[in-house]
Amino acid sequence: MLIKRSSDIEQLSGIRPSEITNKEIYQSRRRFLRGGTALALGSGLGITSMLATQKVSHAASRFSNLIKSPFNAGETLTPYKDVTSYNNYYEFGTSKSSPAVMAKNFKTTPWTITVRGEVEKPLTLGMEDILKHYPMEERIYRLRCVEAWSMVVPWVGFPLASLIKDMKPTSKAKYISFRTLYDPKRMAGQKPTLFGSGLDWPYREGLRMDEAMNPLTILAVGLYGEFMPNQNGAPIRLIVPWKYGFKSIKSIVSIEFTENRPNTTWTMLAPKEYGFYANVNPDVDHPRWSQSRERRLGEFRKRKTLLFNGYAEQVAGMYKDLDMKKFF
Ligand SMILES: Nc1nc2c(c(=O)[nH]1)N[C@H]1C(S)=C(S)[C@@H](COP(=O)(O)O)O[C@H]1N2
Ligand SMILES: [Mo]
Repeated sequence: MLIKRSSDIEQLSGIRPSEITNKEIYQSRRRFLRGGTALALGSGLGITSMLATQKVSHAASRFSNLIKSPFNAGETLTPYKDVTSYNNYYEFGTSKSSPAVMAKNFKTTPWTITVRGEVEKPLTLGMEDILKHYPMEERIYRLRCVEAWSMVVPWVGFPLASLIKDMKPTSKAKYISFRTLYDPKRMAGQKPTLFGSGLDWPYREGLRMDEAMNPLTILAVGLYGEFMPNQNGAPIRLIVPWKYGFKSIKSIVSIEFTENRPNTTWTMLAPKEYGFYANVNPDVDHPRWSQSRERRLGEFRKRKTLLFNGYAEQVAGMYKDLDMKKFF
């Protein structure tokens, strides 16, 4: 599965393929749109690191040849059962147990991601291509929800920085923003009245470019060695481990590079409670509860919340000039 009808190109670029005068660009894009091979993608986009090392077995729904990454929290993993049955995914209901049930039959093939905004060439990526082209790593990260619970998850994914480099953002690109699928027929929680979450759909998130390029930031396509379960954001989601969980947007269909800071779902809903940065910070409380401690799923005693969720060494430098109390 790759891409797509010419209407997609029209939608993305605002121009019809036939209107593109530069023949070379047109043809290389056509190759990419048609071909779906590593070569076509590489030649169309100037991607060099295209060795398809990842074998994907759909039958088994498991990844093989996963690169063991040095990014390892070195902590007891939260059991698979908890990771996949205690979820926040408001498109499938507002209770923790609801997404596992409500997203059970959510179909994630075919799946594409449109890339637009401040990039050299807007395009549409097929999920199959992403899986083939980017070597997948296992990353064991802590995930700290703004609601003061946390877990440790072995994600499968690849650095967002790799994809950004391949998309060639222009010098105007200062931020990157993401959108979840909007399809109320398939995501019952998006219907205005059913669950009444009050969120403005589609779910939107964004990062500053340096945050997006940080080696810790990944696009995740699985967990525990398996393809991403629907309730955890299949087929592809963001993971930003030093920020509150709501930044880690699920089921991404759109990536946009922008000059200005994008609107984000929780900040739009309650700007005094959920900031754009949302860096995990035990010293900045939520207006309605403390952020100094957290409940690790499966544990009884609360544990201390760490600045930047314990990733200060890798990320603190990005915020040395930022007033973290003001820009929470
Ligand atoms: N599209 C979308 N993404 C989302 C959410 C959501 O409701 N919709 N919830 C966020 C929140 S608050 C958290 S804590 C994490 C939870 O991820 P998990 O269910 O895989 O643990 O997903 C984040 N991503
Ligand atoms: Mo969360």
